[in-house]
Amino acid sequence: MKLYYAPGACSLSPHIVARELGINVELKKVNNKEKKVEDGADFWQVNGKGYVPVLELDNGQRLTEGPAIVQYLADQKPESGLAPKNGTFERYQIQEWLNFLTSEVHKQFSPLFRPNTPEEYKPIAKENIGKRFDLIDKQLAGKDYLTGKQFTVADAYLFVLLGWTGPTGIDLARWPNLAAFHKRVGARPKVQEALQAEGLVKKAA
Ligand SMILES: N[C@@H](CCC(=O)N[C@@H](CS)C(=O)NCC(=O)O)C(=O)O
Repeated sequence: MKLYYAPGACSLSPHIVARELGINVELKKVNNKEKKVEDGADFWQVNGKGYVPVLELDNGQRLTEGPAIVQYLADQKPESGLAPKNGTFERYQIQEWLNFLTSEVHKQFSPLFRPNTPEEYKPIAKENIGKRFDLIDKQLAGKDYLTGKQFTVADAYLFVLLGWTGPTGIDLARWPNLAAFHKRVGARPKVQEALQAEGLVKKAA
């Protein structure tokens, strides 16, 4: 399988999930500004939506939308526990988290990265993110991960979103459980591998 990604973007979530599952994906780096794949291909031809992530199966079928991709990957190895079994209430709870993260958190960050966003809007977006963080911080009290002791696809996504706080000037220290979660997930060996592969951290010497 191939994963089209941009370093540090939301595509890092399926990248982490693939590594946690031990699924080998060929990484295809996309220049998101120029909409070019590293091999020179026109990214618009890969995904008409013009954004990462895209998972390309060995039969050429393509899947877009991070929350769908991570579930597809996890279902290749159900024994991993990265997503609870389809049809169970626990699975719907993971979908509840994925949907919340994508629509209420991820998409509040997006304007903070766009050069044409009016400066006056940025504090409003940050305040909205802060309200969502208040809730997630409470959820994480006394837990290692969003749903307890088991690392899931929702945790991979949350980790990536928290990584955007630094570049957008949001201080995670306000949310101690979130800050601890960010450290905890960041220390997972497969997460480190993914960060290194995307050139976001250097390999330890
Ligand atoms: N709804 C999509 C959103 C994906 C998305 O926002 N991708 C961003 C990176 S985090 C992107 O590639 N943006 C490029 C652009 O919009 O031009 C998903 O959840 O996968």
